[in-house]
Amino acid sequence: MDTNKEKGRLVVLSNRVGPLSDSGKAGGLAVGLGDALRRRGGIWFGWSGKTSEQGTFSAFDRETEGDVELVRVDMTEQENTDFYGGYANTTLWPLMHYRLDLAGFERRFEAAYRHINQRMAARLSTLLEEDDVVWVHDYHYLLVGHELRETGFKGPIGFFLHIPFPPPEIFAALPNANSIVRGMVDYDVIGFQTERDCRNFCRYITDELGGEQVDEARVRLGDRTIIAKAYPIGIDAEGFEKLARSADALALRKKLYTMLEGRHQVVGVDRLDYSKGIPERLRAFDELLQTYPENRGKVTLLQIAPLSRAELESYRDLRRELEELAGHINGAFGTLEWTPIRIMTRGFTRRALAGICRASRVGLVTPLRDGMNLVAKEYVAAQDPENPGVLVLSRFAGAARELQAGALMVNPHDPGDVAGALQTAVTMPLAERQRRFETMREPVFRTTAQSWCADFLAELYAFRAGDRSGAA
Ligand code: GDG
Repeated sequence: MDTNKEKGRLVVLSNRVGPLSDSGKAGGLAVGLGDALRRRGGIWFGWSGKTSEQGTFSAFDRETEGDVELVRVDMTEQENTDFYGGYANTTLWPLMHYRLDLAGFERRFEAAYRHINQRMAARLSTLLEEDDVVWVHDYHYLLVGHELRETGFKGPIGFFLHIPFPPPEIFAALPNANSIVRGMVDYDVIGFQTERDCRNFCRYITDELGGEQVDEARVRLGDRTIIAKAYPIGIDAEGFEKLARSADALALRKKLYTMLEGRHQVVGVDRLDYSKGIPERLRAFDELLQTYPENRGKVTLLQIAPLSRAELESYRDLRRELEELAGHINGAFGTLEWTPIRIMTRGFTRRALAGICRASRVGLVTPLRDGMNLVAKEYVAAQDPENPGVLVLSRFAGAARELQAGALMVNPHDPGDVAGALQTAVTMPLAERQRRFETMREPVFRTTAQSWCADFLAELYAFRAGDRSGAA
């Protein structure tokens, strides 16, 4: 990929920084970005995860690995509360996941958001050289491109939104929605997970702001013409498959099989988040046991749900709801030998996750709304091709587009639908499981974290080279 056109350091901004892939802890995104950074040299900049009195004025925490520098700054307690807990996760996260009922709009959140976007851009600008290409990630930093332009930076700036972009009818509920979208148009290339998200964004520009769709990939607002396209993210498929075949993972799988005593395991892996549809999933499992009683004592649901954003009330409420639901279902159906549902809120290593996925007959991925959902792809990558499991997938996950031909597609709001798919999954003959698995394996190994990075960056570097000039 290193053509002349791709000259220039890559500078990445995301909420959290690293780790680079050789640390062994890196997820797909970090593996993809790590590769891209190493190839071009560059900087990965973001929040340190720490709070301090100086906040975004704190000294840089710098770590160097070859030609790549990881640079972090702190936030103050207040910045963290109002920006991260406030605007990012109380205003934008629910809104972008179509959950106006959960979204909180407070002026001080918005002020903190604008302040942090401005501060991060200001700090970042001190690190930039003229030839750099900047790639900003996710909803925390919708306005960093705009703020970077204010500092005088003229190089290409790309942005990738990891979560959905809702229809304009929903996005318009955001106070100052127009000004946010006008700010986003200072990016040169904006990437979305799916065509639908991209269309929603472009419709906001045309229907709400009077802009114009120039062609399939370009949209114009005022004197700015930018590229807006779908770049579905992938995983480090080979890496995850290797983990699932590792000796540790196989040992774990053996242990699980012994514990399961011939029962089927259904697995769910999600940050504990209301967008992931975990209570709905438990209700569907309840329905499976009610409607198809032959599964009692024969099927177990293992839900891994590491705690996330636990400082926010909506997340604490969710945890309570889940624990009550699981307690209720286990109380109603459990026996001395069999616990229908096990929920674990601690995190596992990636190696253990890979082993657990491989040992599970069904991967149950039922978000109510999800940008992509990497777990769906990881479940596929972890399967044993000789005896693969079945993926039950929500039609509202971004991953639905690529995996629908092989997965059992469900509406997560309909417990009867999900229970029916679970029943089909646990009774599915080997030949059909293999056929479905092969259908899903292809896109999972073709569109990876690495190819996603390369495709987005090819567009961004081409933009600078003038191949896709945004000039109107
Ligand atoms: C956002 C968007 C989009 C989970 N539990 C453990 C663990 N995980 C890993 C999974 C997977 C990742 O976390 C979760 O990724 P998802 O894609 O499922 O969801 P979000 O965290 O909401 O991510 C999403 C993604 O960004 C990328 O663009 O797909 O739509 O919401 O890799 O395996 N990892 C470890 N222990 C755990 O217990 N080690």
